[in-house]
Amino acid sequence: MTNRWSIERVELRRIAMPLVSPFRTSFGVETERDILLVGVELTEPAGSRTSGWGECVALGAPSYSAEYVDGAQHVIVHHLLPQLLAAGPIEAADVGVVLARLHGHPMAKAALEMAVLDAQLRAAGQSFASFLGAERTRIPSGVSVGIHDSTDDLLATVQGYVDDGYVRIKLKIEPGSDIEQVAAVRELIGPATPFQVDANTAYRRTDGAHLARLDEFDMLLIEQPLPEDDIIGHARLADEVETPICLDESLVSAAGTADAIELGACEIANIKPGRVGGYLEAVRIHDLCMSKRVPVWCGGMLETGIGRAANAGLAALPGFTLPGDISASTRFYARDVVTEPITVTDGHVTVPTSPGLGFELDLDVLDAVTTSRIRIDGSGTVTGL
Ligand code: SMG
Ligand code: MG
Repeated sequence: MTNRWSIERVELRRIAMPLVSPFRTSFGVETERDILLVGVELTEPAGSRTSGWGECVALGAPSYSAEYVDGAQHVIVHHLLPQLLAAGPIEAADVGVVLARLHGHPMAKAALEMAVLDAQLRAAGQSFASFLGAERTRIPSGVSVGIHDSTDDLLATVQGYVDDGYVRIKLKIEPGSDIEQVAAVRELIGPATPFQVDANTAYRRTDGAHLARLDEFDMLLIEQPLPEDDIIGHARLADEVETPICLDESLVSAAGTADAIELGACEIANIKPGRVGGYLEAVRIHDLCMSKRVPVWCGGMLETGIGRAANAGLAALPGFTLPGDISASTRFYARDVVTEPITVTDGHVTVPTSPGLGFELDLDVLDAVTTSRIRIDGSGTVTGL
């Protein structure tokens, strides 16, 4: 894996993926994903060629974090790629190092690193899981359930997922849609089913007593109750509430995660490769959390089969002791862009073993959902396709 590759060509492809049902969180409703895919073609000095794909998890609007898909595409074309092309031959581990001098944009950076990783592993004939040293061949699958207007509708949705075999339920909450809904879901699924909530920053420091009312429902964790920059607030909340506090939006690097853990703000970590600048930083956070005995799980950003395959490889690492948001492709999409969309059997997802990140594109579907394509060659020239 020490080969270094020259970037011959990059393709930026935007796809429109309608969701099978609207997904509502405390920061808004998603009905369709506008996703940026990054394809790379690489060559090495001896002449061999390889190619790979990455998926940028930025949403259409800067709602979950500051990044959004148009901005991600812009920063890739005008800033990240020029920097990467100027660096000469690279391997995946160099991408984050080369791009570190440019601030922010972790999701855009992660997509580039992911494409190079996929290409490089395909050339080596190695699966992502084996590259990472993962030992598990299947991982438990959790599902993320959006905010519903009616509790009856919510219970019908949750029952459907229980019937699908998901081993863990995560419910989105916000002020006004929390305690009663949690009580109703807990009653439906019974005491034994792992259950957690995600507030996507919807509460304030003064909500400690309110959130402590969740303690009686034996939740696995409360995910990101407070704004992303309020680390001290999360630490105080962790003292006020018995249910473990898990950070999502707040964790953007291994160094920041170490601080949050030391401050007592992060009792459990949601690891999302896009949010932290790539899969390699995600692995560093996993290693750190293992050494600190902080349980981790793999989050989701409504990825297609490209991102989900990679997430499944990552989640096979030993520190991922809690079920992740790696649900079946059909949870969000009627048709996926890969030939073997993720499925859930017995509540588990099989970790891909094929070379690369573990997917093959379904080119017919991909073309059908494509809304735009541009190509950038090794000298930085951009052409519309
Ligand atoms: O990918 O299964 C999935 C969705 C998981 O709830 C999920 N993601 O904050 O954890 C989170 C959200 C972020 C995206 S909401 C549009
Ligand atoms: Mg979250």
